[in-house]
Amino acid sequence: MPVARPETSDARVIAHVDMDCFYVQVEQRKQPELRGLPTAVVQYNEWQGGGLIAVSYEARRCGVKRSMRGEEAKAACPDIQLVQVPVARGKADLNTYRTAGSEVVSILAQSGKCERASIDEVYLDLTDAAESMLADAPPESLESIDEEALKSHILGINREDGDDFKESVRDWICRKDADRRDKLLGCGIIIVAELRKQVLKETEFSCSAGVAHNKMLAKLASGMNKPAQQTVVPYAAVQELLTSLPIKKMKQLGGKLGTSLQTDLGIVTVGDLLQFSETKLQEHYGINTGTWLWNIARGISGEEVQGRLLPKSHGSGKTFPGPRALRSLSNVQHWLNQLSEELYERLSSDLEQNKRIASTLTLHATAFRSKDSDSHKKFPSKSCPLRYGVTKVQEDAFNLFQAALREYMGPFGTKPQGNKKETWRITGLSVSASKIVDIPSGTSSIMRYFQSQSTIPSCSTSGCLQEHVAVTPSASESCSEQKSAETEAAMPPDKDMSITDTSPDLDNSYGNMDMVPEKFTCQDVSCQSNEATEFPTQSGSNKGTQTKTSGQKIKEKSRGMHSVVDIFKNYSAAPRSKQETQEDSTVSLTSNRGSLSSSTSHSSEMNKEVGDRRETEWGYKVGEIDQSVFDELPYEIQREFRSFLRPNKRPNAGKSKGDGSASSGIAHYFPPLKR
Ligand code: TTP
Repeated sequence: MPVARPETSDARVIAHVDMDCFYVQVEQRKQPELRGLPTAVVQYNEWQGGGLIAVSYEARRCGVKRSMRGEEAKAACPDIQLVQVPVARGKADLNTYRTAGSEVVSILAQSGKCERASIDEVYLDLTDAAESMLADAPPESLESIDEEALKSHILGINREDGDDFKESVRDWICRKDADRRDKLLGCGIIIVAELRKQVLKETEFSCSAGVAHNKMLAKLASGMNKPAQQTVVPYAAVQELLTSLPIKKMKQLGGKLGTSLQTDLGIVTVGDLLQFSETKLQEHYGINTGTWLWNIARGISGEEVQGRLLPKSHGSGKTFPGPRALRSLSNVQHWLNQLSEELYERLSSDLEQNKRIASTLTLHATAFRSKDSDSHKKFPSKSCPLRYGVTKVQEDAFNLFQAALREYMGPFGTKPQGNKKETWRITGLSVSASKIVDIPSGTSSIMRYFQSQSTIPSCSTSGCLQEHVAVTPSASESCSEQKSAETEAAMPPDKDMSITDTSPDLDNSYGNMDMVPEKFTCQDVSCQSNEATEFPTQSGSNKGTQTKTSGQKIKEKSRGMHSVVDIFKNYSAAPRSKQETQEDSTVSLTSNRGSLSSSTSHSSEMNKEVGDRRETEWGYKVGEIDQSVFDELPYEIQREFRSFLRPNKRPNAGKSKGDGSASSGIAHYFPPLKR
């Protein structure tokens, strides 16, 4: 039966589903004897028992925290079971978790528009499903309402002393005099409870959920009652929720903008924002950010659930803490080769399974220098067009690293100063692939698609191009002697950005290590300061993708090192929708002041604002990097990015989360098993 769309966005039904202690659950599914026992997953790193990355709720009750190392956790909870993350290529291998996350997504995606927000989080737009239910089988007409739905925490619900919890939930869901928004939420409660049970049944994973009228509120709610519970934010409860919510707990306010609100305007809670007029906020933070702040103070957010089940980017990273810090180019190259290999494996399976191609390769690293006169200097991130072929990714990643290192060390590099030579140490490395596009539909094979491009010289050796983008590293390597042919075949013969480093004498100054090449193709990612500024992107453009840094000249040069996406750039069926592009955030770390928007409603205006400020800057689009990627990046980098990407996982508005003391519904589905 066709259903009329609600007129106001308040009538949307959005859910945020978040898996409980996800990696632990994945490990417990592998080893069921661990279920119900205090358990933690530790990083691949034996120092002090390894760093904890996921902690079960039983362990949390004993005081174990994610910030601890294995030994500390043992001290706090002697019975704790420590499981090491799977390892491949000398580093954590998160494939199992990624695949487990996909299992969940494929179940949830059947219910409505589904957006995979991270390795273990999903947004769902259940508006259509809720409306259908309201029209066809409204809650009050149901013979019974599922127990799981009746365990929902509905914010603002009025209960008399002695009221039965589930009865009051039933009453709320079935109220005949409820307004349409609440009625739709009531349906959402039932749908989400059903979905969570289905996820549990099919994957054995429990999850928690938030149900509200927009993404922002749903996300806030999902962390409020964990594990294995759901929390609902009716329209009437929004203001109360926000009034006491610490400002930094709000999505996208965990970073610089949140700090500025605290220090510059004395704002402590989101509710404090209400004292400021929209104009005042605009005066401080610009028109769009001001409006955005004004809106979020009132629980208004126009952010749509994106229909996106696949990650926006892939990444592979590793940290080298303390004595393990890398200090030679050959060591760095060794690790970049491993990381690139892993990255390429994922790019290959994305290509094979989803027919998607990434176009930008980015290198991030964290470092420090001996005799660091400028201790705050960040190791710059660099990116370049992504070339398919594992050796190419390895080569380009290493080139990017060397470019970044040269910039990091400054014009005098590691030249001896006085008697001592300045040296560097790398404490974290990561490579990521972003700007992922679909191979246009109707293209049965990528090879055929490439061949159909008239601007592309065909490969002289039949099958070479296929191998060039082939799914196995070996296949691409087998083509390596065809390098120039394949490069040209994959790239249109137009221009390319090339940075020439003119730093004097740098090559000779890298200790006794490899020479740093003078020239390579790369683009600078403006990531050199801590000024984490959040912007939506230039709509669909790479406006200003050229940055000059001192001592560097950018020149146009035909070097045949284009990315695959160049081939697609004129293709009208480019898969990234305008809306999606608009909603991305671009980080420009060279800006003076934080500015942010997640709402589509004013993104184009904001784009302009940002564009004006950043005419010649080159930022990379944070929105193109899937948040799950950050789980894999070195912690230093995670910290930097999480502050604005994934600000807070536990926005609990003063309520305690995660102590497991609350009734935990399906969390108790699995009783502890005897070991
Ligand atoms: P989270 O959803 O942040 O946490 P969680 O699922 O472990 O626990 P909660 O029930 O409180 O949501 O992270 C999902 C997984 O991502 C987590 O199980 C392990 C991994 N992860 C890291 O590897 N490093 C990190 O710093 C964080 C925050 C998570």
